[in-house]
Amino acid sequence: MSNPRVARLMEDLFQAINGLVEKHQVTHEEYRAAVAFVNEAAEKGETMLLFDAMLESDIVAANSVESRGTPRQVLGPYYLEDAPWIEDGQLAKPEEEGERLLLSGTVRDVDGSPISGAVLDFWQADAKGRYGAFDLPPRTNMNLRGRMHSGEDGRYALHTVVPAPYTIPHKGPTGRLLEALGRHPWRPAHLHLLATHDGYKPLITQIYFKGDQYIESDAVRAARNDLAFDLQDEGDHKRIDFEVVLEDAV
Ligand code: MBD
Ligand code: FE
Repeated sequence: MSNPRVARLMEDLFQAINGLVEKHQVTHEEYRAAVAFVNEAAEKGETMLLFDAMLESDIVAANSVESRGTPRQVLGPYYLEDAPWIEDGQLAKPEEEGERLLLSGTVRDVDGSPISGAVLDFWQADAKGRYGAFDLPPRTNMNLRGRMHSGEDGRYALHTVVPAPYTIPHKGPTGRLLEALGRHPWRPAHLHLLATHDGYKPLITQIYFKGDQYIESDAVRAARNDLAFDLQDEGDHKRIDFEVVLEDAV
């Protein structure tokens, strides 16, 4: 079955590649190296990492030009469906290492009305920069991943730990490419959030921390200052107020 959308996009993609090949007189050797590179990325399980690191932030930017909601961010390669539902907003187990963080706020529509019953799906690295299932085996490790609902008044409160900056795996092909581009493999510390509710556009975003040294040089070019928050000192824990604004579905 022919697919006009695919045909039109691929035509333009080939045209762009042809332009690049001519402009830079790409050699046959370089061509074969590129194919071998993609093949190696696939063999080492880095396809998602490679594409998300190189391209996803441009896709997100192109799709959020007129957004009135919370700024959108890349999903990244570490989201897992079916994270556990968490009780009382407790994302971090009592024995989880790291500084305690209370992330709370209200889910609202673009006119400011609270939205109750929104699903808030959080995932993050731990205080050593490790993601459950990817850096911490086994594949079913759901550490620091969890879902909750916003309350009657749209409010939510997440009890977790402050994540550390994250080095994306840099010993494989993605790391080699970053190095060739003169880019380091670090992402600023961040929490991921996917917020959904019937009648609203799904929101994929991330929360960063003010003063993080990697905000301006994020390896995946996603971090933005308007999503970087002060870790307010509350004695035995830190606190961030984070409003979640969902746009109406079209
Ligand atoms: C990450 O943790 C991440 O969030 C993204 C977007 C890419 C690589 C690693
Ligand atoms: Fe991440």
